Amino acid sequence: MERRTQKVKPPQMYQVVMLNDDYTPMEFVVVVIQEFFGKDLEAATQIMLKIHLDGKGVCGVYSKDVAATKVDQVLDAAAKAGHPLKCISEPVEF
Ligand code: TYC
Repeated sequence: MERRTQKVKPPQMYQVVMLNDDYTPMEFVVVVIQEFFGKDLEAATQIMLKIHLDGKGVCGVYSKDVAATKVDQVLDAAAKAGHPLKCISEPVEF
């Protein structure tokens, strides 16, 4: 029987990247990161400050579908609160 090396690639993962803006309150961003990305207050605050200083930051890494759902949840919460907060999902490079 033919022997072949089994090549099973792990699924492509997606990072949810939140973008800085000049209008969304810091407190709102911290609450969103806690609520949708399961971070505690300390971790959420660190991520928010990184976004504020660097322009963007990774909130979590998920399968493609879950990442897309997180983006929808954040954009929906931001729109409902009247804030311009934006986030995107992108393939993780490794
Ligand atoms: N830059 C915003 C401010 O000074 C805070 C902020 C942080 C906004 C992170 C968006 O993804 C963001 N109020």
